[in-house]
Amino acid sequence: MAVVATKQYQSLTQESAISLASELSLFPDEAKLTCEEIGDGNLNYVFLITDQMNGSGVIIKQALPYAKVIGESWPLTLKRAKIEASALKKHGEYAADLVPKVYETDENLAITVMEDLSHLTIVREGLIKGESYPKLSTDIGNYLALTLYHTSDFALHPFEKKALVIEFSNPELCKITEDLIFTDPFFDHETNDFEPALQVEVEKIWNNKLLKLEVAKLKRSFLTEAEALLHGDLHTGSVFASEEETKVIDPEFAFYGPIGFDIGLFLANLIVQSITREGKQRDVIHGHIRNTWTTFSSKFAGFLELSEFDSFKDIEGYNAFLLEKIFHDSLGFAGCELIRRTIGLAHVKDLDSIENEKKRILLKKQTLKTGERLIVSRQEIDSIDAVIELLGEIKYE
Ligand code: SR1
Ligand code: MG
Repeated sequence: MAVVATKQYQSLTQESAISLASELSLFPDEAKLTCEEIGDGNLNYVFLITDQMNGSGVIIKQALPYAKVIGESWPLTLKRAKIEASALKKHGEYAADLVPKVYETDENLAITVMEDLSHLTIVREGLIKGESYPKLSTDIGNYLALTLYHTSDFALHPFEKKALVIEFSNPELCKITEDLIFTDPFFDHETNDFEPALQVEVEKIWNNKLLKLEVAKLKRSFLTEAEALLHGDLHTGSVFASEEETKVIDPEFAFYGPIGFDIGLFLANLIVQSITREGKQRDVIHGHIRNTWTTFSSKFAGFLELSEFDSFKDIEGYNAFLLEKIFHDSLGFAGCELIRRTIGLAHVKDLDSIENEKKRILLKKQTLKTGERLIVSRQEIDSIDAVIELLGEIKYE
């Protein structure tokens, strides 16, 4: 629904965000509103409006007409705000407790007004500090199974599914992923950003024909396989959590793509954490890696058996084939994410915030090697335990 029908796009300030909240009657008349810009992502403004009378709040998220991380030289469609709000609502139909509630949207202003999640922590930040989220992998495994199954051909009438493919056509944001995850890091491209000490490793990647062949296959899968409505950017910065709750935010990259992409991105960002940790602290993350996959795969397999639209669901071996494909795809996509987060345009704090240069470079080399192994060997890795074993094997001293 349009919030204010006549409003033309203008970027919000803390003051105008408060005025908008009042105009929308989001709070009672006597509310004493304050506003803080809390966005730490690459693309948008995120305003937290709080009523100081009782502490209640809402989030107003606004897309900017360019990528915040780069500036006005990188224009970016405002349509992504509508995609994000629609994806939150669609995924919320199946995983209501695991996504924020959307209160209002406005296409002209490119805003989404949603539930205040400021009592939760961004998982990437929390994991870096060593916080623990006991429910994280069960919740994300469930979120993945629920959203990916229920938006797929297994659960939807073919007409309904294809209408959603059209609704969630998201070419501009997909192009960012095609470039930043699947292309630029594998070539000497100007968007890449890596430390000089990694030059030798990076050139090895650029010259590795076998690796590039496998990345080309994964990119092709991303471009062509409209399996389910993906979140599209499911890294640990897209998840808010506490010990009791998990909420997946920010699906502005949502589109119909290969199921393994969301799983792979999430696993990769856990793998980065594993690489930065030692001993028992690593085991916690390995538990989450194992549990994300086992929760997703057991739940998804259960759904497949009940599929209303898959005539072949009872054919022996077919559901196992599907799960194996998703697993191997996930590992390949995870590998691409590991490499791009180390040498591409968009890095992760988990690695970049390591102050000791020698350690940081060693761990970045380990991340690159892990990414490469996952991509090249993904068809031979036959279980999530084998992934965890691999993480133990690749160690630079
Ligand atoms: C210019 S956008 C860079 C990255 O930020 C987003 O969160 C996506 O991960 C994208 O690749
Ligand atoms: Mg984001």
